[in-house]
Amino acid sequence: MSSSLTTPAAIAQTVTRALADQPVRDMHTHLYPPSFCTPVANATGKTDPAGFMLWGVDELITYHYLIAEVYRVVPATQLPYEQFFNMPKSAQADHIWKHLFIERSPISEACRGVLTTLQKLGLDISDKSLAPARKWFAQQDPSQYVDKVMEIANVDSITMTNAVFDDNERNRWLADKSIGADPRFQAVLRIDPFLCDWPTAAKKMTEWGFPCSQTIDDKTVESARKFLRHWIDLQKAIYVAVSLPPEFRYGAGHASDKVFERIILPVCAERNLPFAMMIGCRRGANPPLRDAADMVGLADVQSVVTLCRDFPQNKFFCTMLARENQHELCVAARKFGNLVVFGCWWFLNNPSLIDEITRMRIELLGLSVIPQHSDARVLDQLIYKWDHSRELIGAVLADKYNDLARTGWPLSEADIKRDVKLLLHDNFVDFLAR
Ligand code: RAT
Ligand code: ZN
Repeated sequence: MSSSLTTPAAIAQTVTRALADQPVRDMHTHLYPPSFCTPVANATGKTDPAGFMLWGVDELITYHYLIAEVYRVVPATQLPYEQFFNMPKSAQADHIWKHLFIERSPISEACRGVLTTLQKLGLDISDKSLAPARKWFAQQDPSQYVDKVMEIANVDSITMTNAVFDDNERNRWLADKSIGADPRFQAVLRIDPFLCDWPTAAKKMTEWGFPCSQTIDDKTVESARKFLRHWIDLQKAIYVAVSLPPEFRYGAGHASDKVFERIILPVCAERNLPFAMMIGCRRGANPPLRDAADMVGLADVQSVVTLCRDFPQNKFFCTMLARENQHELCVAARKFGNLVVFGCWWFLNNPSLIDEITRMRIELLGLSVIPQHSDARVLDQLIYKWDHSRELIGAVLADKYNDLARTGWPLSEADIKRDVKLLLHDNFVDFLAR
């Protein structure tokens, strides 16, 4: 039997080591393997060259979180949004670097993330010049670079977000049947229009050979179910997901109730796939900002409670964007074993909020949560997102283990390793398999 850890220093050291050594299974990202970079013909027959795999210093600096931040200091009256987005990537990065890194200290979490990433890659930016980093990235082979980043971030599997209603993404899956075969990446079928815009979803599915009408009649149910099964199989999706606005309600008689009850949930149950809901994002508050345009709003936890209660055969992942929803969501998870709360999403992915939310979740739910996902859009971001989160999760765990040690409970290194494995890896994998 291994000896008990009793001192705060021994506990902190053991927790830090256990977290560093434990590979993460990252349950939600917007990352893609190199196979998604091949140019494919789009719906109009033109070749669409835009690859989906984003990586390197210019992509890191032009992350949409930083585009929002640079528009705080150089407003659109000085640099119109369209003009910015029409600039070459490197010029966009130069603009952000100048205003957010050189003319003021880069202390926001998104700025700091760029610097942690470059540092952990071993790149020297002490002269604040981007040229050496650009040169270094230009020499990397994309596929080998995926391995390198996964090794540094200690991530053993990357979960993608595969939006089937995005033509560019859909055409890639149709053009290359082996596009999803990279064993480092797993697919997730993302179907926002099913719940946010059924008329468009129905119209598109009809065009694609799955006839659906605007009303949810029996034929439409059959056809939409077929569509879901078809894409789950094609992508080998490990779960099905949506992002929903703050106004989303279940059980209030909206058309989306039927889509849930008759289409999505039966197919998920039949395939034993969890349904993930990310709730609280109001799209397009300032549309010209594109990916950076979205706002946060308070969501309705009761709708999630109703779903978990009325569909005990279904498994649900849920995360919410508003800080004010976090406590109620934790309490909801205490009531339902078929609900797993995950991640500190987007505007919550900041140290003070991760600390607060992780503490509360562990106090209310013990080790039965998935404390974080990266939401990385740029491959290299895995490095900083997981580095920063591991440190924050570690501080919370060390406090909790110290409280435990003070009760006289024997705590071993093996116990800590087991718990950390649950948090970073097995809670996700086991819920998928359950
Ligand atoms: O975090 C993000 O980058 C957002 O833009 C969204 O992609 C969000 O995470 C989502 O999955 O909808
Ligand atoms: Zn996301």
